[in-house]
Amino acid sequence: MTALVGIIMGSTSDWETMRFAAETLQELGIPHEVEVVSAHRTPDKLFHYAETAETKGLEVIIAGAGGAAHLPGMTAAKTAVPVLGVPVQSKTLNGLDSLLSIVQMPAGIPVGTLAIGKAGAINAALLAASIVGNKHNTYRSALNGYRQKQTESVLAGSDPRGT
Ligand code: RP5
Repeated sequence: MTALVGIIMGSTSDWETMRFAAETLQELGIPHEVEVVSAHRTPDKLFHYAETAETKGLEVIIAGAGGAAHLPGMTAAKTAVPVLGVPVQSKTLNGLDSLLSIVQMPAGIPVGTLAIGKAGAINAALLAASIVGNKHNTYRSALNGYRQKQTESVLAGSDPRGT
């Protein structure tokens, strides 16, 4: 099935975080692809990826990067497909560097920026599901089901002391 969501990341070292986005999309049954594309180490590949994203059918791109995290912003600069940025938690500055690099875009080229780390990766996938759900009812229903299950599991375990 043609991928609707592209997950890209600056390095294989980002996979430990970005796998949560892939796993969440998997759970929702949303076709996606995963690839390492570095803004700094493989800039030509990044340009090609962004320039061909729309014609190959991608409706959302999730881009994760750490440190000088230019991948989401540069991707957004080269395509009108919505880009969701996930700041990867860096070792030196704990991801604050990644967050600021991704979130502080100049007016004109937006990147939807999520939280640092695992929560951001999961939420990027859920937001991507919301976006593709505007066009594909199946994925809207899958997302509603996911949320319903989450609500039920929180209600079932609402005594913090456990049972
Ligand atoms: C960024 O530099 C990547 O997104 C990664 O988070 C960070 C470190 O990359 P590696 O040195 O682990 O390859 O480009």
